[in-house]
Amino acid sequence: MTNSDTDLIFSSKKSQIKDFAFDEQVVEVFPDMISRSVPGYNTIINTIGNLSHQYAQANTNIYDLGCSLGAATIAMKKSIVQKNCSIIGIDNSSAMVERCKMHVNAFKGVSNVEIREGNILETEINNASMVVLNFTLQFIEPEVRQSLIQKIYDGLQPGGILVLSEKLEAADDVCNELLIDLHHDFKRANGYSELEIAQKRTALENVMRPDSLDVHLSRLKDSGFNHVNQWFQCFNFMSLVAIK
Ligand code: GEK
Repeated sequence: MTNSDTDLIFSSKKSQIKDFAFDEQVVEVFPDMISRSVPGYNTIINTIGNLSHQYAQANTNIYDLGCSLGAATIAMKKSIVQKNCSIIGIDNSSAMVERCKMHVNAFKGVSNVEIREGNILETEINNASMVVLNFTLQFIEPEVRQSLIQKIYDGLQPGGILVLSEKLEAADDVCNELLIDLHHDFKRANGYSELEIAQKRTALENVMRPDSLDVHLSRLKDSGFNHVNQWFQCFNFMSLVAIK
């Protein structure tokens, strides 16, 4: 059964497949799209909420970089009990930001929440106790990923936490193919057709460039993070924590 919130963007054959963009059409179906495409998405969002309950420090900032419709921001807004925290959600898609503001306002919390339209590469990170990059880094140009992670490390308070969730490219080609196949099985089981899977894959080819786990770990280490652990993986999707 489908309704107007169901992701049907790639369901009919397209003569030309444009690069994927977070535009109004995507915003309309985004919650359905991400939950049917990213294994463990709800678990990761709930865990971000739990981590914020533990790691948010009073009188600090909490950043959700590439916040989309604010799922992680809302999970943190509902969970943070520490006094005088400001949650700042940033996304460079105006369609996402407009809708995100409405979503976030619908939930109660003790923290101040600000949703901004902007480029996370140009955003200052300061006095932070928690930073979330939930499936956003993979859309950032590879050459500037190190400086973004460095900026996050520098902006965190001691004891502050970064949650980094990403699609992975396994270092071993055979294993990489296996994980891709398992992910496609997951999408089929969630109702996506072969045509939808193939056309979405083409649309993402130039805009989403996953790294290997080793690349993520050395980037975090090189930025100064000494406490890093992957806490989640399902097929080629993972989440890790890095604590300053
Ligand atoms: C969630 N975190 O639901 N500056 C700001 N935003 C950006 C930039 C940039 N340079 N590049 C991409 N984005 C969310 C899901 S989605 C992941 C994140 C996905 C934004 C982009 O507009 C989009 O909203 C988001 O990063 C990536 O927990 O759809 O697979």
